[in-house]
Amino acid sequence: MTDTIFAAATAAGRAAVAVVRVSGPKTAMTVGAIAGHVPPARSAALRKLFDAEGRPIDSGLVLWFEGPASYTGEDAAEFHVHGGPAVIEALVAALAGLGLRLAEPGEFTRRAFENGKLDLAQAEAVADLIDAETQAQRAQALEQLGGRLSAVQARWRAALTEALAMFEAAVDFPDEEVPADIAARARPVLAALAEELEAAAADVSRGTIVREGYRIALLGAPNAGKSTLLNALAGRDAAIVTATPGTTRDVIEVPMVLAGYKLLLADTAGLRATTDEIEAEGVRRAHAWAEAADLRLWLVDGSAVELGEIPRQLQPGDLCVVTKRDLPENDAGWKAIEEAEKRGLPVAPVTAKSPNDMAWLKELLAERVVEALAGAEPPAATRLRHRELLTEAAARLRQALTEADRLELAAEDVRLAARALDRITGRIDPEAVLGKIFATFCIGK
Ligand SMILES: Nc1nc2c(ncn2[C@@H]2O[C@H](COP(=O)(O)OP(=O)(O)OP(=O)(O)O)[C@@H](O)[C@H]2O)c(=O)[nH]1
Ligand SMILES: [Mg+2]
Repeated sequence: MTDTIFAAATAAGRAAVAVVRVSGPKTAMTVGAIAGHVPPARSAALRKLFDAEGRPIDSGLVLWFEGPASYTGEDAAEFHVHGGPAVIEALVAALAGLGLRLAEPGEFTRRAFENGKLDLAQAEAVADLIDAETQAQRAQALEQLGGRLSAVQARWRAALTEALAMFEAAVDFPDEEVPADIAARARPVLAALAEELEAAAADVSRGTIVREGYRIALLGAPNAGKSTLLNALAGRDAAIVTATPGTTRDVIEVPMVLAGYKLLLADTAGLRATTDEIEAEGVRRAHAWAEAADLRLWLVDGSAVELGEIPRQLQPGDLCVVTKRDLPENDAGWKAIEEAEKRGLPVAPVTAKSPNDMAWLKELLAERVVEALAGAEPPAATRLRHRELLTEAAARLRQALTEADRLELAAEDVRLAARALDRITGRIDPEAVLGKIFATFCIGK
């Protein structure tokens, strides 16, 4: 039999209200023991709450949900009490005293999943919604929770079932006229589906960048003004600034929110050949970050004589930022503009001292982020787990298409593609995989 579990659903600490939730077969007994008797389902009742010895704990709202009409699909209840640590401690002690067990992270949602209240993609969306710090993250998670990925998955799955039925009919009636004809009819369906799955897999990166942050690397020669710019954009002294070239050695990542999107801004070590072991490691890290970034800002001190090293990772769409606009312009500034034109990079002359320049640069960055992430529709699939499964399903379909003469093999490939798709939303994953997904939740959800 399932345990009855409890946990504070609200964060620890002092608050006006805290919510403690309970789920499982002993819920009605628990509500009766603590709140006197079970109130009507799904309506708030103000009650005095008592422990097993009859001592008052607090007074608060009690909500009773009779399964399956609850979040978890089981009998469940919520106690809305005053949000002080001592109140919660006393309530939790009373619940434990009744033989209930403290929930593990994500266990309420896990039960909702087991009871068919939501599928795996929706359960992941619950975690994303709780973790959402930006409006873009919130909107994306809400779409997925509402079943966007689940609906697309169902459509793909239905197309596969149809194709599979054709193959199976062809395999079952090998002597009839049908086989060759049927395989020919299934082929364009599978080809179109493979293409759609590949497109969705490619689009996953948009979703993961929204979730994890759009990565912008600040690159350039020592003293170009990278750390100064990072501080000005972030609005705080995150990185050390000095007149000594080679000041920054580590990558300094600063999260920011721009146009509703999460950004990760990285200040890096100035690029130059060096025999200093620490600085050389810093330069290596700068290159690695530049490689993986979604956007690179190449900074050049416009008042310098020498242009310095040009980051080799620059690509079309990146930005050339000519810094120290407040100082007299010199050779490096002109050379940078020439180089940028050659590479098709827009040039932004700024000084970190000017709030107007910083506001303008932020607007430029916001445009880039929106252009990269907004799209006409939010991405359906948003996690690497989804991408792996979509890629696998597409590869199986591609394989099936090469097996047109051997229908049994083709049918098996289509079946494997279907299984990969099922795992996006489904319950056919081994315990270990499910455990890993739900372990990322907080306790009480
Ligand atoms: N006048 C002026 N000075 C600036 C500006 N930006 C940076 N500086 C100065 O340039 C020097 C180097 O600035 P940093 O921000 O440390 O340069 P960096 O690119 O991070 O240098 P490394 O960490 O050594 O690679 C400091 O003395 C800054 O005060 C600017 O817009 N105007
Ligand atoms: Mg620096």
